[in-house]
Amino acid sequence: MAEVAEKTGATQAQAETISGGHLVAKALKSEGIDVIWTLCGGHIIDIYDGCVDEGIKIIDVRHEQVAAHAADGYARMTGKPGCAVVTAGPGTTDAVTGVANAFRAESPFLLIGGQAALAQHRMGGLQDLPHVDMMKPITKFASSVPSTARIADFVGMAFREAYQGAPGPVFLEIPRDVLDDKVDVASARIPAPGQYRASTRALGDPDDIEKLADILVEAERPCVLLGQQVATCRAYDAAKEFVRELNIPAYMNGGGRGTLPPGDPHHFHRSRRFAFNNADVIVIIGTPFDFRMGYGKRLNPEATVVQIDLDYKTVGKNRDVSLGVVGDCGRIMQATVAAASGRIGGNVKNRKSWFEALAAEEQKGLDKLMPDFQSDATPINPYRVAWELNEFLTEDTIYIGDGGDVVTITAQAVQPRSPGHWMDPGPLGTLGVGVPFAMAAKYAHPDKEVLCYFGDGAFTLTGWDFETCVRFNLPFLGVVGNNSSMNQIRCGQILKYGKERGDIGNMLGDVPFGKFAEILGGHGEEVREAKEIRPALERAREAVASGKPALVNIWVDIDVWAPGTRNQTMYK
Ligand SMILES: Cc1ncc(C[n+]2csc(CCOP(=O)(O)OP(=O)(O)O)c2C)c(N)n1
Ligand SMILES: [Mg+2]
Repeated sequence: MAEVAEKTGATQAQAETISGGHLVAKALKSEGIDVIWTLCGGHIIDIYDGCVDEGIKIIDVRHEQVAAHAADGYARMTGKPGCAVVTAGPGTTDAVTGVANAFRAESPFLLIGGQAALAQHRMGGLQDLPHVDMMKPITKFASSVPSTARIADFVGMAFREAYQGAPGPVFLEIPRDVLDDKVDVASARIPAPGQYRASTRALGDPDDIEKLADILVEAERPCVLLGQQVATCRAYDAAKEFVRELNIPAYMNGGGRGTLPPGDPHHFHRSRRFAFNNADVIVIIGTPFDFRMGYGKRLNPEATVVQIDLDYKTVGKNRDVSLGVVGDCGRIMQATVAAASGRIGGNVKNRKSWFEALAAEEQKGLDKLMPDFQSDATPINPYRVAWELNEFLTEDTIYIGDGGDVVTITAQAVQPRSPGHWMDPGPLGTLGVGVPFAMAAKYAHPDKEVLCYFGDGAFTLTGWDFETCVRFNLPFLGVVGNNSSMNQIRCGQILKYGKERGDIGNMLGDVPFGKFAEILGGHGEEVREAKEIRPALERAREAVASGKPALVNIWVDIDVWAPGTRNQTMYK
């Protein structure tokens, strides 16, 4: 408070009061948050003033959707909750997509929205809307804050709620007079770091851990899928120990990608369907039986299926399971290894032929894709781009995908080299996460390279915030697979309505995104030949290392699609 008194020249008596915006900032600091993602508005400016005093960085973006996605990305990258601050009315509605995306992806962040003054409640104030009602179905907790003295208390409450079960976004609306008012410091509850919420690392039922150990010790052909919650729970080391000690082939999806690097004897990728069809034990960790899993229908009906999840609502949803365990997957995997130790015998060690069968399937999958991966065709085959991107990754490259079919294609090729080095929107499939995720990743890990691969349609949804990356010195390497169309949708239209009517409502202009990057103060490249991809990526890497965000615009063939798109499996 001494600094506040000094700054404002206030008397000692006044120095004992604190405004709502400063209470917000103190509560964010208690949570360890060091940045807010925001777009300004008169309803929220006192929060900025508080952040200045608490040393919290303010990154102001050009669209509130970007602020919300960046807060989501920051949470995924740091393991701390993110925070976005937006103004009332359109500021809050603009952020809805970012909240919804984080809700489906189980990513914890706090959105703070402004609101017209309580004194004018329901009088038709500027930008007044029923924000809380709008946010309820897409958050774990949404509330208006009733008084200045309780602002920090509500922020703490919101963070507790964000971590209930599987984490997710939370929303607080603070009316303008509540935010701007000053109260006695003594009358406000300001939660202290580490003292207002408990660890959520629940272990599950110890009897179930024993059962899981029994199942895995006995299994002949087990496999495990390491999903997003391996990242959420920061369970990378526990997962490695689990698959190594219990000798289980591992597949990864979402943020679980990179837990084991390619080349690791337990890392498998292209043989997943074969494994799910032929395994006798399938362990699904931290990912729901949603469309990405064929709603659980694509698993060997004879297999023993074990599901581990932070959320009781996810376990057993859409298909029966042989054993369900609710809790933190890191703790559960550690406990299972401990429960199995001393009993690891014949079955665990004798899985050579199972591993060989999977390795043969991996090779078959790769052989089938290799001609496309190595295609020299012009226009460039998007499979070639996918291959080049994978070859280009280092152990320190955080990879982000944001687009339609060109990004779907990369799922066959791109394998992050390290844990926590992958981000995709998650099951909401939101286009436009790329620039905000890249921005947040670079902020969280300034020493790492951040590479984002975009579809041209996806890039333009939030692409203006490339400028924010220039302005805040957050250089990342963007690559656009440019087919001048919303091509994933175009494929389905052609299949359904024929070639003549297929190109309706999905064709875009030919935009040289490299030039766009240059206009905004970045580095740009235009690539039309396959052999030019690598040199352009190298030049972009150098530009990024010198502090300039870069965009490599690669013109790709509009008539090449991923098999999943051609079969429209995402809708099934
Ligand atoms: C915000 C949002 N709007 C629309 C869609 C539906 N959609 C899915 S893929 C796609 C096409 C995206 O085009 P682009 O990013 O250029 O990738 P391409 O399919 O052309 O490779 C669209 C519009 C979506 N997923 N998200
Ligand atoms: Mg496109």
